[in-house]
Order: sequence, then structure tokens, then C-alpha cells
Amino acid sequence: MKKLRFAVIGTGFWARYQIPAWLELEGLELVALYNRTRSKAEDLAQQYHIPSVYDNMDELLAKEELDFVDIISDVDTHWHFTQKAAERGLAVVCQKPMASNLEQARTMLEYCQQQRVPLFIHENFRWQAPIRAAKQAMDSGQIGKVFKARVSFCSAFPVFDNQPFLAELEHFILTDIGSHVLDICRYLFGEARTLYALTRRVNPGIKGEDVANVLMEMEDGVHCFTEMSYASKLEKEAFPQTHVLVEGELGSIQLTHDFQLRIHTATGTQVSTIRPQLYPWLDPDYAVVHSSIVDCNRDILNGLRGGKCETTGADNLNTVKLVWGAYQSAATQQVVFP
Ligand code: 89Y
Repeated sequence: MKKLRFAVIGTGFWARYQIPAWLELEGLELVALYNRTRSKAEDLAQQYHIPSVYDNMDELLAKEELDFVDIISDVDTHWHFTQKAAERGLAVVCQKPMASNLEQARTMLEYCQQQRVPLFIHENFRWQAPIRAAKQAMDSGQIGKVFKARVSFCSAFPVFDNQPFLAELEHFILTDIGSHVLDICRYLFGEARTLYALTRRVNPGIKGEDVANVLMEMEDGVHCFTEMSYASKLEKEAFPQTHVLVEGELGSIQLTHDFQLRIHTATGTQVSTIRPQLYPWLDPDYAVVHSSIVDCNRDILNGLRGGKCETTGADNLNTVKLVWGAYQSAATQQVVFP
């Protein structure tokens, strides 16, 4: 099978993991890196033996023969780079959050559709091994019909140390973690019919909100409460795990600290530990997230080859609608219909 040739656009924090995660997969050739600051791209190119480096995207697109680009740059550049790649007929893989706002995400998707190029969003949290296991347990029917759930990402991890630009975002936790956690909710429980949200800023040193609570009624009637916070000084730090409690008519499923999955029914409680695969290149502080990059990329590669992919642009637009629906709800104190 022909190897797919691609370039990575943006070599900041996430590229350091996204690149080795791509290299875990067969049938790909990473031929070029782009970064505004060339020296940063050069360091990564040397580390992973990538032949070409550019600080000009037009030059890269003119010189390289590519099948797709993987855009890992800041969110406010996603639309710009997507447009450039799509107008040359290249498939686009883009990091979450898809775009700076809902309108721009729609435009991005419509433009790719118009150019007849596939758009995939690198949304990896739903690919975390413990989340997949929780979904499998739900689908097995052991806990019966699900009626309510709580999905929590509450932490005091010093997230701004590695990603200082997050402190500058006017819209912080819902775009950064909400994109992931609300996508997990869609993965587990389907689409939302209604949504109500509250947000606030606790940390005075950042621009955006660092706490958000979102209550959704899903289309099949499940009540889903989603809580997110980077101001939670809890006894046991959970970063970067998402905790889940799903309640069904016959029992409950709990995903809790240290990847513990607890399935409780009338016959007792089954406990297992669903650890992520520990690749040598991952940062142990982010293990479960970094590990899921490989599974997410594998699914996207399947999509690039014409097969199924979960995190297409069209699918992810529904997650983007939840994020911006939550901001709208918080601003108006109204229930919204995303
Ligand atoms: O940027 C975020 C992400 O995608 O996963 C965790 C994170 O690094 C900080 O919230």
C-alpha cells in the first residue's frame, strides 16, 4: 500500500507527542515540518530525522508532494492553514479545538466540503483506554438502561507551566478541556437536546474562565452533568484523568482514580484497572492523554485511506456546538438547544 506523505504544521508543545505518535503507525512518511520560528522546527526535525523544515507555509506547499497536513498550531491559525491546504486539494487533520469560534468551525468544514477534501479533527480524549472500557461496559447492558451520568475533569495541575498561552485565552476551560470532555459525553451518551451552563474564573492570573459546570439532557433522556475545573485543590490530584459515573437501572459504572473501572450490579462489584500503553516518548504526567494520540491517529489514518473515522470535521462540529452553546448559556443564563 502506498505510503501517505504528510507535513506537520506547528511544532509547539503537542507536536512533541503527535509526531512520535504518528511514527508508531505503518504506512506514513513525515516529510516536512513548518513553524513560524524555524529553529523550533529544526530541533524536532533533527530528533525525528524529518528531511525538510519551513517557516513559510506557501513555500512548503509549493515544494512538497503531500497527501495531507496535520495542523498542530495555535487555534487562531487553524482556519488559515486549513484553507491553504484544502485549496491545493490536500486532506486536513487539525487539532482540537477545531477553530476559534463556531462560525469559523462551520466555515472550515464547508470549505473542505466545497474543495472535496476530507477534514479530520484530532480529538483524542474519547480514545483513552479507560474511556473506551467504560463505553464497552455500558454497551454490554450489564447496568441496564442508563438514566444519568457525571463526567468530571477537576484538577489543580499547573497547566499554564507547559502551555502558557492558555492563560491568555478569553475563553479557556470550555475550549481547552470542554472540547475533550463534552466530546466524551457525546461519545458515551449521544447528542444533547438541551444544555445549561455556569462558568467562573477563580484564578485571578488568567484571562478566561477556569471553572465550568454543564448540565445536558441527551436525546435519549440521559441527564449528563459535566464538571470542569483547573481550580480544584483536591486531596488526590487526578490530572489528566476524566472521571465518569454512569447510573443505569440495574447498576452503575465508575471510572475513578488511577484508571480504576468499577462495575456495580446486584451480583457485586467488579474492579479492574485499565492502564494506558506507556510509549517511551510520552510525558508520564500526561500518560493517558499522550497514549491515546496513537489510537486517535490510527483511526484518522483509516479515514485518510477512505475508511471510517470517528472524529471527522462534521462529527466534531457537534462538539464545537456544545462548547459555544455552553458559553451562550452561561452568558444569558438560559437553557440552549445546541
Ligand atoms: O491542552 C489540553 C489538552 O488538550 O489536554 C490537556 C491540556 O494539555 C491542558 O488542559
